[in-house]
Amino acid sequence: MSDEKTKTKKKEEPRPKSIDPAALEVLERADAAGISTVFSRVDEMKQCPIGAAGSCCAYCAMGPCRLVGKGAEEKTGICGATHGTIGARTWLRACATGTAAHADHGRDIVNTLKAVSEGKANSYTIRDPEKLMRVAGNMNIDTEGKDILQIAGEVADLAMDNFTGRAGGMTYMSRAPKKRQELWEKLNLVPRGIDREIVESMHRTHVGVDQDADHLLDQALRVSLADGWGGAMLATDLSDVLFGTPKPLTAEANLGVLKRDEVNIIVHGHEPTLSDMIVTASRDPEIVEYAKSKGAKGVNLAGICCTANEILMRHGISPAGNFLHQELAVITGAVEAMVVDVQCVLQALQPLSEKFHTKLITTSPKAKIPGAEHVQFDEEHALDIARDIVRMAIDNYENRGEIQIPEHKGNMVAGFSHEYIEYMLGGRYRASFRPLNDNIINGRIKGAVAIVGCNNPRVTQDEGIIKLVTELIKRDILVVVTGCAAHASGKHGILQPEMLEEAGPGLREVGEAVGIPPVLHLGSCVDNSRILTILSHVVEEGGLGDDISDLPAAAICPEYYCDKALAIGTYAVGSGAYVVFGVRSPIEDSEEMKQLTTEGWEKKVGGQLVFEPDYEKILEMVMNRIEQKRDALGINVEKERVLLDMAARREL
Ligand code: MSK
Repeated sequence: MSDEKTKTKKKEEPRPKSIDPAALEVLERADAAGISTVFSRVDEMKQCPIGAAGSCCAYCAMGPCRLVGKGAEEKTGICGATHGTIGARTWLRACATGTAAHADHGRDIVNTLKAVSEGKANSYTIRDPEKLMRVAGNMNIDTEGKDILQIAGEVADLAMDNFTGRAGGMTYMSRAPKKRQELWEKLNLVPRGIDREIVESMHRTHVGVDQDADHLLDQALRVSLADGWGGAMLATDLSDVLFGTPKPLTAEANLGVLKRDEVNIIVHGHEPTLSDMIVTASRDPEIVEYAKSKGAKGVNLAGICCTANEILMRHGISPAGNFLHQELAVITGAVEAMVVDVQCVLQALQPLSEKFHTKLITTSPKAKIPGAEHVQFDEEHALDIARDIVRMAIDNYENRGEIQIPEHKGNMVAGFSHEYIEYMLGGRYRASFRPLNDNIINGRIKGAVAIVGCNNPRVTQDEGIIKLVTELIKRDILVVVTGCAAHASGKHGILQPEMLEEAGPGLREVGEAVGIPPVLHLGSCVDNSRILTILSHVVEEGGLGDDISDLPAAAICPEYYCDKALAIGTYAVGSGAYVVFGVRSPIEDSEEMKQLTTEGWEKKVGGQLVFEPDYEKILEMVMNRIEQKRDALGINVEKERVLLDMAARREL
């Protein structure tokens, strides 16, 4: 950290906490009642400027070492670790943690598929056998003469080998463009197994092991690739097999989806295994009758974070909001049970729930919260456990006090899988990305941008996400969204075909002809792997270069907050993408790290990860990148605009 920065105490501008009127309404109530929320605690907790800028190493008991003050860039920790080493170690550990989270999610889905194949998890079935056959094909499994359960078992076994490394590498790396695969081979970045890469990352970051920032970052790329093309992709594909491949459906989003006269249950976290069963249980006529016997009109299920996305994409269950909405939902007083699994669950939910009547129920064998009720989930008794949980919520209905549910909610269309996009573009008999490629080549669509990731209370909730999505579509950029960025888009009503009216003329023309909205909801955080699959298909379709790094495309994570986001950003770069993160840079104080993750990665893998808190600048950077890529492809030629007649539209 420079002397300048330590001496000048920056005056913080007051900023709005959210641009979401529902959030602001509940926060007003919370403030009036003196209820602490993540929004109030973030003001009370000043960030440590040393850690925030990546100048602190706390990995051994000789420290923590702080590389600050005069000549900080030249200083080292007690062991001799430089700024670059410290920054790279921290980055690698974050990627390993993020990869572990997505991979463990994937492993649970694999275990469920295996249990189904053995007849041990009878609450589940194979809802998309066609996808199972496609996945088996991807895995080179011979399906001839085998029944569906045998194939499911073999797919599960091979998927599990991806974790252990026994498969001799990662099955899905072969989905990437040929040139990318060759680059990974050449740079020795091919993951050898998901678990192995996580273990090696932890080993390398122990004090006294890997001390070369560039070498540490190679491992960050490798472990993150094991996330995107491994744990996350397996989680997505096998969830589609078990729970159904998403197709477009309509829903609403925001706290306004809670119902005054029904038992409200919120599922929160990331995994679909229990939440899918809760959907079934909540629709069971016997359960609905039970709710009525307790004075409610029925059972209303809603979601928060990515568990919400999983059941939204496959069942049209309306989400109550994104990451920063979890406490706000409780403060409405209308939530009988908050059922949580893993990741992004605030511990503060527990003392908050005690102030209301909400039952906080933890369910994962991996995650408990002191004071919360624990109902342990296991896939062999899934539906029974789900029914018990729903009954607990119903029994709690009579304990409701005063409720205040904001009316705000947005309408949306969600449920776009890569299979559906391909079908939508090309039709059932010639599903293809050709129309998308052609319209990028002819310039009606300038490029594509993924807006992904979280909320972070250090920045105004949803502001960056909404601003960037709306500005990009005006510039003829097709936008895809996942995770909490998708929730933000749903809440603010921008996931609707009507948004074509706000889009640039080219994007609007294509959207109207093909029948797609300009912003596509692709699912949860693990479903960022769908983006990798789409990009690979687009490259394969031809005319836009021969690698992901050639495409006029980018990814933005405007409001990131966690390690998983960094792992996603890093695998996107490793796959050849240009990625911009908002909020702040965790490597601000290391020139070496900044160089390695931008120009360094650009040279090495054709992508980079840049931190930029200013949304206007992000927009400019991303548009510049897209124009550069279009120039490089030679497709940036001004063409005379021709009005389409009916025949031309049909052709399109
Ligand atoms: S839930 S990881 S806050 S997107 Fe996936 Fe949202 Fe980020 Fe959690």
